[in-house]
Amino acid sequence: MIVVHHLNNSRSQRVLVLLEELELDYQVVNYTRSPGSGFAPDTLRAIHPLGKAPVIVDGDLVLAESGAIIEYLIQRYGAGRLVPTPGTPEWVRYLYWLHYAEGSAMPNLLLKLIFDQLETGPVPFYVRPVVRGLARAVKSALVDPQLTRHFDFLEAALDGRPWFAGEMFTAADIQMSFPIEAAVARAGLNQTRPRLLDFLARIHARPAWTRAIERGGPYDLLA
Ligand SMILES: N[C@@H](CCC(=O)N[C@@H](CS)C(=O)NCC(=O)O)C(=O)O
Repeated sequence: MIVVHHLNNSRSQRVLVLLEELELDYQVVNYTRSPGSGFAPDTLRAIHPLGKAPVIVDGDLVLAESGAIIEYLIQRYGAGRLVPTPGTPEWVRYLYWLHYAEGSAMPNLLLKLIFDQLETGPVPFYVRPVVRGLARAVKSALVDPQLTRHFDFLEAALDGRPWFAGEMFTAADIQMSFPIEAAVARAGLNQTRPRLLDFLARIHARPAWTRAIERGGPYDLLA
């Protein structure tokens, strides 16, 4: 039995969605973020030293890192589902987006989160003007232009194709759902990128998405 160590409102939602899409049996162990910091509870470190979600346990295997988990589940249990035929252009796009989500999109979104918090969060009064000025400068010179470039790139990637790999819904779409949701929630992605919002609406409408929420508990990244 596959066990998913799942943190509320987190990347591990995607693993539940994938397991539901593949109609596999699994168990969920729920963890709740600390109300103040948003960090995972220390008990997750007993499962994996980094203490980040998702982690799966499958027999003797303990595996973290959402992209690795998705590749593992697809190769071990997918029976060819949710992945294009290897060697095709669709498969190359599938690989690209599967890795882009955590490799390129999320670091920029994390920078946005950190510098937004520096700009508006609690800072000792004697360093406040310097810290806030620095945060604003880094955002306008580096973070915001990068995000705009990525959003344009993503919007263009869905020009003429419904899903990131092409006509077929794949596990790369599941992996891409989280950075696009995070971009809407925290980085100002909006109706100016209608294909990305439509992508989210279509993936949220899939029965597997609903079942994943039923199994994992409330998921309200966009709230
Ligand atoms: N690249 C990793 C990132 C894992 C990660 O940062 N997970 C977040 C959830 S969105 C987490 O566990 N945060 C809680 C914490 O840092 O304590 C992956 O894709 O699995």
